Amino acid sequence: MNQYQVSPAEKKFIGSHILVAILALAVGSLFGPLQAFEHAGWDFYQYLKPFIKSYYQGLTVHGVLNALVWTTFFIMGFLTFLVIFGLKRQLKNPTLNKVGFWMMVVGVVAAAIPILTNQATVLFTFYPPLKANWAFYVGLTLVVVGSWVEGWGLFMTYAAWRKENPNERTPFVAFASLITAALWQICTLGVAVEILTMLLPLSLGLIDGVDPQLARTYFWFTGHPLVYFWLLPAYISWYAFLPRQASNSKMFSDSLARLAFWIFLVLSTPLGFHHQYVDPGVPPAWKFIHSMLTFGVFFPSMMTAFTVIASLEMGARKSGGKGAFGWIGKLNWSDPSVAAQLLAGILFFFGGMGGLTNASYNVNLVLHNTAFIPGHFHLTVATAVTLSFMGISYWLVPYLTGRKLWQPKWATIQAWVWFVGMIIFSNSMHVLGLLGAPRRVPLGLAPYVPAEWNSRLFQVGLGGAILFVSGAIYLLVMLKTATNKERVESEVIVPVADSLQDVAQTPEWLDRWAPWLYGTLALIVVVYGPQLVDQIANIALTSPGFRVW
Ligand code: HAS
Ligand code: CU
Repeated sequence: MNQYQVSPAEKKFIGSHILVAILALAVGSLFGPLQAFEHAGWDFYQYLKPFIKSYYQGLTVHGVLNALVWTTFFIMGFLTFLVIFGLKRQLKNPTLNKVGFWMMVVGVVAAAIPILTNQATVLFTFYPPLKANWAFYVGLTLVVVGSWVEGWGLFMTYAAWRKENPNERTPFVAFASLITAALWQICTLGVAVEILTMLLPLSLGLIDGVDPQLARTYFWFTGHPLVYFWLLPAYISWYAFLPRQASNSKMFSDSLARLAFWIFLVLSTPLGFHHQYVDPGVPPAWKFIHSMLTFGVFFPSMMTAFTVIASLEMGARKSGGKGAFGWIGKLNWSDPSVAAQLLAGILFFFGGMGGLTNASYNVNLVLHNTAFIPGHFHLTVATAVTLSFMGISYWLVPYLTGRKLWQPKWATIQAWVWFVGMIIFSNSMHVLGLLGAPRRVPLGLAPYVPAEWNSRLFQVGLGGAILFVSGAIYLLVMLKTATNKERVESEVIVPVADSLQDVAQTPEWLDRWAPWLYGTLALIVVVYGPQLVDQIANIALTSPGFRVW
């Protein structure tokens, strides 16, 4: 099969993103198990005092590097690849993309310095009035603006392609990547305004106080769609790569897949108040509206589960799979990329159920700020997303470097170890939350731990240890692959699945941007506008910033 050849320079550029991502994961993942061990009463932080002053500093390193840096860099690299490969054309303005990338790198370094020197122990949500060193906020701003610039590079490439191909349907992988990049551009406005109008001036001493309520509203304007910015690249892979990898199958419905992405664009942003159900400054009516829209954004994920599983099943049955579930055994489980993504998808069912639970107002009042929430997001961002990205890297890194994947068997083991570790870790966190254990607290040191928490706290530590082993195997496989002397025999085939139906049959309205973009902006104005106006009109910059560490 003749595939479009991504140029060596572009491969290198994409690879630089993946390299930074994996370096961030390597450092950030050291601290996850440390927190889990702390919960189990094994306090390793005491030995790290010269480098890491507190549990909270470790938690900040973990959250920022894993949730923000690993994801954003991997995603920008992967989206860049998907746009180039999908549109079968070079970047329109590679310099622009490079500028964006380097802004992001400088931003990460700028934010890392205060974090590592204990000047920004504010966790990955950096809620004011906690006040970090200004370099932390400048760094975050550079990462966001750098990712915008890279996004502009991708849109310009699309515009050039569209001019050359006025009547063609946008190839799915590029189409879905562009929607993800557009979602990011829109939703990050919230955090940009929060940093530029409040946090940065506060940290520079230009203003004396902040309005924590308004700051949280800005933050969650970005914070919720952020989770779909993480998720959608994994979905692209589940829709467009996994069927071919797992059962030599096709994408069951190109139209349904495209519709799901449009719904994500429209519905991802206007529901941030589901993170603010307990905020006294948000009136109940708005919380209700945002909760209804949250139930709405559940649907494109259900559509995804349906389409992806139908695609997998179709192929598995063709190769002799039988029974309601028997076909699952026919999937290509020995391919590490497949195993990682299937296991990620299986755990995502439970992550999704937890999301629905969180979104239900009255239940949220019980769960909010408990260990249930980190239980939820370790199934979602730390498994559905992270384990899928690991799976993607098992073919993408050989593709980009021309070096063979080192010991595929170990890569498969890595995915299973993650799966097992995460079941133990996440299940115990969910149960702890139901028993009332708070999140963001070094429970190993807490004087109020009831006996019924103890076995679960031990399981948190055990799960953390197993995840640590899996993370270490992943890094070893990546390191050995990147330095592998054994080259791939010929160009690695990008395992992209065809669509079952002729893509030209996909309705044209699913390939038109304007109505969806206007709809997205209109819904945001209706559902956020009045509250933003009200909160800004009543702004009270009265909370002085402080350090609690
Ligand atoms: Fe969430 C809190 C609601 C999805 C991440 N979420 C968080 C936080 C994070 C996070 C990080 O309404 C904490 C933030 C903080 O620090 O405070 N979440 C939801 C809902 C969904 C959801 C309704 N969350 C995610 C995803 C995340 C993520 C995705 C990251 C990537 N979440 C909430 C709420 C809160 C919250 C409240 C606030 C809680 C509080 O009080 O603080 C939904 O989008 C979920 C839909 C998912 C599904 C599952 C579909 C299943 C699929 C699997 C297909 C299977 C395959 C495998 C392919 C409907 C698609 C097949 C395999 C075979 C072998 C056949
Ligand atoms: Cu959310």
